[in-house]
Amino acid sequence: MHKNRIRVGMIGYKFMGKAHSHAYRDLPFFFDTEAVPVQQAVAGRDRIGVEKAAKQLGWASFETDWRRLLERDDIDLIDIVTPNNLHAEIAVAAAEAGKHVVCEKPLAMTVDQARRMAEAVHKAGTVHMFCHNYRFAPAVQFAKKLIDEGRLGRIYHIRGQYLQDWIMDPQFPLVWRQRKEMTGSGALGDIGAHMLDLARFLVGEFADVVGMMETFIKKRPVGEMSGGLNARADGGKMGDVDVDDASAFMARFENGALGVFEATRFAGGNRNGNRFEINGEKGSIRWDLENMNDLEVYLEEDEAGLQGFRTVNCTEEEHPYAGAYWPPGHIIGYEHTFINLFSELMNGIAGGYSPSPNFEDGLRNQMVLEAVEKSAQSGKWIRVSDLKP
Ligand code: 4PW
Repeated sequence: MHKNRIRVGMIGYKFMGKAHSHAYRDLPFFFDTEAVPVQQAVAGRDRIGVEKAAKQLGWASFETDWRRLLERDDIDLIDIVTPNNLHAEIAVAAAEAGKHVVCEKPLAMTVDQARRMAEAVHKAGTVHMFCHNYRFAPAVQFAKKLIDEGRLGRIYHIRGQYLQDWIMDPQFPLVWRQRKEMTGSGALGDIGAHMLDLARFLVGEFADVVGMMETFIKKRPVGEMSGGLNARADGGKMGDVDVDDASAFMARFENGALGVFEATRFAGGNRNGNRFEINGEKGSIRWDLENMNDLEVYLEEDEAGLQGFRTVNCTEEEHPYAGAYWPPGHIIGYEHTFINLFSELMNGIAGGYSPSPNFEDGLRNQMVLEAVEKSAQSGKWIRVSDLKP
């Protein structure tokens, strides 16, 4: 059968650009989606860099001005993998040009930007999604299934942590991820955003939050990212860090559950520790990205003497997405979370709907992020709904 071909134009090509390119390429290996992505064009300002990336990452053509991608009628979907300060401008312009849009997280730098982005895609009637890829780990999806089936009963607690350590060295350069004008917030928006997205996905909507934010190293040598989470200094010049190195917050959910969350880039030894534990009246679950195929499950109904957390390796047909890959026990990794996400996006474009997480979720997430920031400034609890979607 002839498949719908979705011609992608991707803006940016570094860490996330590589993850997305890989996912577009591998998707048809594993998923029989209603539409298939075609790596039509990539855009970036640096001609030599973008040309090299186009070749290495498998794009058929390149542009040095992202606006060109919006003018091209051989592009159906715009994929935004730029620093956060460009998300809103590009997404709004892409929607106005009638393109479908997928955007890296956090959706925006402010609630106002996120609202404008959501309004633009609604007005255009195009499909939209944004990239909280960790939702798409089979073990996380299985956790959601257990919760939705009521296997944990009423949810009492979620404990979320996203712990990294890549900027602990005070000489680590000041890069866009630490400059407010380009990123919005620091650890909170970059990694805390994933944590709160998982919380919204698994537990429900946030009602109130109280938080704190801290910048431990206030000046760093100015520099730029050089691939992955590496960076190089531009010279001896020092610059001010004006975002958080670490943030922590507590929350009440609309369903009465309580949450405690921590996002930091100063947790030595934790390279990418994205973890949660959820406790309900009938059981508990635990997940840790660094062992992402495993879900630890505790069920109260287990017989006395045999109770305890069991480790479920989520690589069986019963585990969402896992059956698309290898036989049981043949584990998948970080990059597959993007493939799973794009499988939903392709089906969404073919079917004319916007799978979650979409720009609506992005707006909700942004409201929680902004509520935490407001709370850290005022020292008070903030009601998330007071931020007005
Ligand atoms: O998923 C994480 C991100 O959202 C990645 O591990 C790195 O930290 C890159 O950006 C954030």
